[in-house]
Amino acid sequence: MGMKVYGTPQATNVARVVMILEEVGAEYEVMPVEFGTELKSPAHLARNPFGQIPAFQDDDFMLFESRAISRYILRKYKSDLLHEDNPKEATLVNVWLDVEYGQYNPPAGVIIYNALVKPIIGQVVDQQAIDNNLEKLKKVLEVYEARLSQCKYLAGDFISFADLSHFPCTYCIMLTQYKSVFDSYPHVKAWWEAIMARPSIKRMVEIMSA
Ligand code: GS8
Repeated sequence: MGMKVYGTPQATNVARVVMILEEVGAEYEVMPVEFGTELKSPAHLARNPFGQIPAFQDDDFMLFESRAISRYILRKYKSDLLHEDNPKEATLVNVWLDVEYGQYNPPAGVIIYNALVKPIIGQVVDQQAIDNNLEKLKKVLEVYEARLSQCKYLAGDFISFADLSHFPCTYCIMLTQYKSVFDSYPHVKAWWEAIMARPSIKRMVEIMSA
């Protein structure tokens, strides 16, 4: 039995896992889970006790949390995207993954939910929330701009999972009118272009737009 990812690849946290499966060239199956009742059903809660996507299965090994799942896949396939043979580099990868999770993802998530998801599901867009979170995101991007003027990628002069983990949310913001927020940060834009040039990321763009 191969690896299974539960959820739709259009959802950012599911996209992170699918991106890493594409990155390592693994065989995998996407198992759609409907938002609403199926997400909170006993069968899905057994896979992810928070009733969220993604969930993941590799034979009898079940996981949730997209970044932990991704790290498992990278370790299983002995990818060098975690730099685990070098304690300092591996720790810098973790620093910037924590930054992505704790600083970048929260404002990006609010912008994406309001600007991209709510119009699709017919909910009222909260413009104040978008504006407040654009300001928060700019503060984060100022730190990224300073960092990326010192090294090509976040953890150093090597691409890592910390960079790629930014793909799902950044790609979704780039689909909105707020993509211009990146225009003031030339090093961040160059970094984003380097991420977008990666073959696995090109495949992800196709998967997410299918
Ligand atoms: C977050 C999962 C999550 O929020 C992870 O896997 O990284 N920290 C977790 N999943 C969303 C969809 S993707 O944005 C989700 O399942 N939302 C539905 C809900 O919370 O009911």
